[in-house]
Amino acid sequence: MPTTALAPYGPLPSAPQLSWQRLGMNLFVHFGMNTFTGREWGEGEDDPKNFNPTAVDCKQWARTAREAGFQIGILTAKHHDGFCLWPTSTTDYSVKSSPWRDGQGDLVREFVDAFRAEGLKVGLYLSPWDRHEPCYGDSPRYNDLYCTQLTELLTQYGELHEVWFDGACVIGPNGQKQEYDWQRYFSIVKELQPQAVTFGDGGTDVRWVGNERGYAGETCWACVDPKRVKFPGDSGIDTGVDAAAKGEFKRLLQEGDDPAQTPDGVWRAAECDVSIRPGWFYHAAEDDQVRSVENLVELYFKSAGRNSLLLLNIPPTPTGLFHENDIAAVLGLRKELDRIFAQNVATGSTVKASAELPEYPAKNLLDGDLDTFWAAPDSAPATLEIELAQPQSITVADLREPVQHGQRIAAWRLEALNESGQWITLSTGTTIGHRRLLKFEPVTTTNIRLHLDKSYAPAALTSIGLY
Ligand code: FUL
Repeated sequence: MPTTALAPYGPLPSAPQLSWQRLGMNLFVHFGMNTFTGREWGEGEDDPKNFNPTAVDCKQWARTAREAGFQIGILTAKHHDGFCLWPTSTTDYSVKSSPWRDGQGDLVREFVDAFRAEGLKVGLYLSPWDRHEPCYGDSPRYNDLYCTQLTELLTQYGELHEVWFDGACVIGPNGQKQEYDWQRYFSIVKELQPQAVTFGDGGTDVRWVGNERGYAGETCWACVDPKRVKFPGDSGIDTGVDAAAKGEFKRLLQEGDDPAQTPDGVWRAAECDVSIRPGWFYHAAEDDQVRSVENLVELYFKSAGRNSLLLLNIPPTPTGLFHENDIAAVLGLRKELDRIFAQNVATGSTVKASAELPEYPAKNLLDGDLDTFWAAPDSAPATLEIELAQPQSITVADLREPVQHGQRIAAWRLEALNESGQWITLSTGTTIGHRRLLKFEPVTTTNIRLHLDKSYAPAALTSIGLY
């Protein structure tokens, strides 16, 4: 293990943020009143009697999640319609007023138990926007009710690793716009579940990536200026009708802020939420519109492979099961990722750096340990060269920065020596971050170079994978 610590650069992730980012692939589960009414945004007036899954089996969801390689499952404990999947004390609009398990059921309980039994982590989504609750819009009263709901979820269901909010905010029945008390919500999470990260559109621990199509920017900094994201949960709604300002805000969420120009930046990596189907909730009419394995692999490369995380939604059917088409798609994704990443051809080869600190030698790049890394002595451009024992055909590269010391690399180029003895460019880009995945035309080669042309502090890299 290295003896000297690499000097940190810019904002740093907290311990929960770092372990969250190492998860890689998260599962979202949208299930609730909408599942039975065929809607996406219920209005909060649907009879609780509608909620009646005949054979709900969270074990099937959890087993699928584990087999597909998800690390955490996040359930919609309450969506915008206000129907609660646990027997909350705050309202009758919940499972206890439904025929399901004679009103004795608790879906949040079944969910967390099933996921933990498969060795997975759990998170919960509690929508601030509530279209059922009569006091929504009476800001202090609703905030109290919301905080009670949050406290129930954070105290009755064991350890959570992500608490998911969204910024949707409207005028309540009293004609007043609800003012969410974000600071209060987030401090309740910090107090009751300190290991959990909070997701909110503008973000606190984790930021929304600015689209629901599942991709981060090719440039993707984990840094954002908290002054630009004006309040936690900010989705840029208050930028008004100004299209340029809205576009700039989306860009900010997708790409983050360059830490060299953001002295007061904070660490908020992006999460890419996207559904496996057109809707977030199950609709039988979409059974043949489940994303293909190829499309899911592409999403994975554009999210987990761009210093972000993939949060993929699978909506259970009204029976209470994942549909076979969705299961086939995510198991197909797993199979394909396992195939692509089966063998790092760089393992066992030699790697040389143009310069290195003795505590952080280049050989650390190939040891498979995320906590050891190579580091340059200064911020000058640096080059890493890998020489393979024999020619190999490669089409994917996997680069990782030790982001526990900050995100610092701002421009890079990947080259290979082809069979005609020429150096060809495989890929070029700006940021790397926790993980950068690159796909390029297959090339047969023995020598690969990574030029780190611009780094805001001595460059450091944890690993280079070639596949
Ligand atoms: C959005 C919601 O409006 C959608 O229904 C869905 O829950 C998505 C994940 O977040 O803000």
